[in-house]
Amino acid sequence: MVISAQGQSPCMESIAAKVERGERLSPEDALFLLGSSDLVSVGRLANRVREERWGNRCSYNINRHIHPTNVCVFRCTFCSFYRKPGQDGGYLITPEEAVERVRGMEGTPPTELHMVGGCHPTARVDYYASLYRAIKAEFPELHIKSLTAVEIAWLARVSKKGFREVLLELKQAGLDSLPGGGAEIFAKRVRDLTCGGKATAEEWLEVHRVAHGLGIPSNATMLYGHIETNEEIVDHLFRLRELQDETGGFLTFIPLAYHPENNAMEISEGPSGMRSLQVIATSRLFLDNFPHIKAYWVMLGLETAQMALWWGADDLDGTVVDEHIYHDAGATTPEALTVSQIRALIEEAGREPMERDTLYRRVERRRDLTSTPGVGSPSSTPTAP
Ligand code: V47
Repeated sequence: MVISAQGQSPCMESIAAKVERGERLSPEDALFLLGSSDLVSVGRLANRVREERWGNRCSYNINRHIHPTNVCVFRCTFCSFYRKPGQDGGYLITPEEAVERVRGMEGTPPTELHMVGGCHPTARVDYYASLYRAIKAEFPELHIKSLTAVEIAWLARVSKKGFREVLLELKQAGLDSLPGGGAEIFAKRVRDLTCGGKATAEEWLEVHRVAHGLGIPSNATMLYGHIETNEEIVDHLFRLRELQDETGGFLTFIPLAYHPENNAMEISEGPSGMRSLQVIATSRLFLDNFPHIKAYWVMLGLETAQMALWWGADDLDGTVVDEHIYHDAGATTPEALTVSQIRALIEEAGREPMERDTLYRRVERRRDLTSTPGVGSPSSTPTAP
């Protein structure tokens, strides 16, 4: 992406006029918003777009994380979660263990399983297919959102298969959608310095392109607040917007705030709450073709996540249960939220909570049993919002 220095420089008024007319923002506009000290105006514009689409509602889901393995052949400098092959503490769960963890939630039915982990040296497509089959055999309704594009690209590389073949095999075994992880920052400069060797930006985008073509929807993320520049953030958003124009397969964009602990990156602080709000608001305004912007409470912290609901975000993710990627990196947020807690957070922020499934359809559930994560039976079929 080339950010042009030609034409009139953007200002808040010219951007506000474009938002008013429903006109697409340019990369230069996004760069202006990211550098502006008038965070209130940036937020007001993003909130306008957010409310035009979603009114006062804020969605959340009832989910659980399972990390099938923490063993990884790559050495991303920001990652606190991985173990090297052969290192103490490395694990690879069995299909039986995966099912056991889901069973452990009986009486508290989630609608989604979020399963991501490391790029394991020996686990192949068959291993993941066996996990999905075992889970679907006992929990056919549970949506499996699993494997980042980086993991898919790794499986394709070691199996000498194409992305399409890998994705098709996994879809047949029960894979329902892809999470947005592994995108980091697309710019080669940043990738070379932080996560060289793993899937390139082009490969990450191609995996999602192929997935969308196969009817597998997905999410997109961006890891910000470390060594990236504002231009590199805009480049990242631009490439996502282009792919979404082409496929329409992305459900949500999730800006991920960098967490600095227990990793190899020599940066001692993550982004401030104000910076996170600015990135979220700019994303909402620039990614006009993404339906949802998620304020992932685990990494933002509960207070900033609440504020983000007025800076462009319309979703908080879920009850989460058993997340390790952020908590190993020093996140001080709770390990899980109960349904009552997540709804109270949303209500306290002045928004209306709405339970959704992974595809953002409304889920109806009995509300008299909501003190533990995910309690209450979901209605048989989620209804469209
Ligand atoms: O790809 C790793 C990031 C991602 C750190 O799709 C870090 O619904 C900050 O993608 N500080 C995994 N970030 C998490 C992820 C995700 C989370 C929630 C919802 C969805 C979704 C996806 O976490 C990794 C990487 O970009 N990450 N280490 C760190 N120290």
